[in-house]
Amino acid sequence: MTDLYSASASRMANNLLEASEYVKNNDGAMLIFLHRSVDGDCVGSACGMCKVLRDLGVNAYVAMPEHLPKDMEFMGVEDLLFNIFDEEDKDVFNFRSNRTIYGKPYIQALSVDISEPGRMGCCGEFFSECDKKLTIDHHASITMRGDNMWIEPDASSTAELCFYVTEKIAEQLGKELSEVLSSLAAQCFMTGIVTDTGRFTYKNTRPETLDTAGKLMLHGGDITSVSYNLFDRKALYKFRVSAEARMRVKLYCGGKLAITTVPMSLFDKHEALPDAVDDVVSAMRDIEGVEVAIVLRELSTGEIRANVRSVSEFDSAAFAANYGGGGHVRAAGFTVNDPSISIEDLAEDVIKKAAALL
Ligand SMILES: [Mn+2]
Repeated sequence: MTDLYSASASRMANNLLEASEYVKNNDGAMLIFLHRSVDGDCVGSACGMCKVLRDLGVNAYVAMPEHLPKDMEFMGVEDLLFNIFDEEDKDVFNFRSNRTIYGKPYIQALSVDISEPGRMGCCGEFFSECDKKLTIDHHASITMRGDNMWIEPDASSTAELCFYVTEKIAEQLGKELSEVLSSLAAQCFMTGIVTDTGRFTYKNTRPETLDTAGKLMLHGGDITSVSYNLFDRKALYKFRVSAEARMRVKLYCGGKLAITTVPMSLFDKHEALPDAVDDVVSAMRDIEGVEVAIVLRELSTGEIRANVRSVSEFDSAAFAANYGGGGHVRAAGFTVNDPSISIEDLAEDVIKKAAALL
């Protein structure tokens, strides 16, 4: 851990220990918030911190804005979740009407991998309204920073930061790390790190990241199971639709532009969910010579969803903005909601516009 992180991690550990005392002394509950379209890092960070805090006697829950994705069921975190999206549930109903969680008042909030309530889906309003909030995140934020927030845009993952906080919690309590970090928490943090580093291959992987993964491994984190469950294991429909989408790839501009279209009929044929082609666009970017990869897929709503990935020069976000979308320079997307435009028409237009830039 760098010195810079050491001071910030210590401060956040101290904040969390104070928050824990406050929750315990008032016989209340703490909710941990994450972003919508949940991923391995936000779920891993939230559940890992939740388990660490529960083991310290804090009544803590992860506030879920949506169902836990099937891919993540292997984590074994069901007991930690409070499904705020499930308005039919009587405990959620009680929470919404009187802000109690199983009879305990909700008095403390922690957000991980997100600082903006606007990106927390149905949970955002409950984060905003809490007087006592803490945040641990690695996304650059427009929110004002303060002692209650630790945001480190260069960190590989929020889970890596959560691990540092956990180390400091152990230190401040004068305990061994193993007394504070259970194997479940270690596996959760490992899930976050493996997800956000693309199994330790992205540029955000630093020596400290690998060092952290080593420590997590010693405490029960299992890289092989995380890697298999989140990267390799695939539903048959994904395997098949993804293969068909790859077969349909066409190259333009001397091989610099790769595009494929996935009509609804292909999803129907394999009884596939829309996530069936999630892995196709980055695979297309890896084709030798390709600068820009674009996947167009029809959704059951009649909309067409586009994913854009680029290798170097091409600005994916600026390109997506032509169609009202956005994102990052190397990864962006847009959605077209116009019944008069077919997926073939859109492909033709996209090819023309992209070709002009290549
Ligand atoms: Mn993250």
